[in-house]
Amino acid sequence: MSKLFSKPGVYFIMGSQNAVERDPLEILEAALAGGISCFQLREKGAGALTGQQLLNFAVECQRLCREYKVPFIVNDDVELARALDADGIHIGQEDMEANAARRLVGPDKILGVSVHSLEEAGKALLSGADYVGMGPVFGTQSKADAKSPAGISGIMAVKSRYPRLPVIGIGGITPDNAGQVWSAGADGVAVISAIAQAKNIPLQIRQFNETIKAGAEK
Ligand code: TZP
Ligand code: ICP
Ligand code: MG
Repeated sequence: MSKLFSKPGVYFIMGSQNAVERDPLEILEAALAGGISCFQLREKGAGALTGQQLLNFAVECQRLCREYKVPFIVNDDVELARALDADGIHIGQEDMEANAARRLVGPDKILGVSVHSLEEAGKALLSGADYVGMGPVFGTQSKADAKSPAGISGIMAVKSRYPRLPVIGIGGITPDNAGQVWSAGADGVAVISAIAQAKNIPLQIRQFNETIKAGAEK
């Protein structure tokens, strides 16, 4: 398991489409300065960048992540991840098979897989996933085709069956409910809007980190 991914903590996800009234690179830099432990570039939906524009934006995101020594993960796009030599890739159930992604990126890269059930988590683990993203835990506005909220029970089930598989909760997570997710056994919380839309991003991340620590000792 990658050293880079030993302390998932607050895992920030963003694409340029998640930036409202601010430059996405300004948002990312504030999040990095505020103490996120991982970043995923998820360029998706209406107005998503493509081609050379996507590549340029991704390079800038990666440069910032390197400056702050935070892993840079690419969502879905294995070719982009390989072209940039990104630290890892995150794929969903509708994307390529996890074991195919593992073969393409090699053994040293971080591989994350979105799962919605204990069965999918077991399959992801067998396919070489370093962690699973489980959600939506709560209601979310950030994913057009999100399934209905599953609460924290799925995280508890996965952690009790596979205690060493890192599980990241995702979907509608805020500083107010992150403690519940952590107490359920999650190793981290993945967040889009509560960070991208925060007025004071470093303060918001401090609040996430405080509620996570208050939630449970690990
Ligand atoms: N997968 C499940 S929920 C979600 C994704 C990508 C979106 C999470 O965004 P937010 O704004 O933190 O609810
Ligand atoms: N989990 C994570 C960590 N990232 C995602 N894009 C997702 C679930 C859908
Ligand atoms: Mg996907």
